[in-house]
Amino acid sequence: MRAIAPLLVALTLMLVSCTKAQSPSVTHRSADGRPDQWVYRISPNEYQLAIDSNGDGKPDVVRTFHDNEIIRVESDRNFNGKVDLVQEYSHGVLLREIRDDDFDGRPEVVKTFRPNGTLAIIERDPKERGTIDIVEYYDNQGRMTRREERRR
Ligand SMILES: [Ca+2]
Ligand SMILES: [Ca+2]
Repeated sequence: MRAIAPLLVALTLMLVSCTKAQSPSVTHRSADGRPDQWVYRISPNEYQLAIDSNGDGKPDVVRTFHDNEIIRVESDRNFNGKVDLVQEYSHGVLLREIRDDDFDGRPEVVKTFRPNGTLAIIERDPKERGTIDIVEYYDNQGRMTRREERRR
């Protein structure tokens, strides 16, 4: 629970709403000339790349880079303006996914991966209360080895 709290807060943020530091620069345009990619400079060594992948003029994927290494990808997979997937990277490898797979704006699954890419832990919040109720542990072959239910 202590680990997920700030992530849940991050998930409820609107895309790019946290990047008011500077106005973006358009870095790509679609064939008809409309901007579909923007860069927001956050600090001297950190920036965000916002991408409009469905052509509605609004970004739906935001990639955050630190020292030119990707650290975070926020996606709005159903284009409703809410982040429904956050992926965190460490040294270029996917470390954690926070998923809102029913697109109601509240995450219910957090997946943590090993450095070799295999799934290690799934934390579940099936009632979407912002706290983890179930923790599942997986071995290298993808088999669940332990399941813990947490009572409040
Ligand atoms: Ca879009
Ligand atoms: Ca949800």
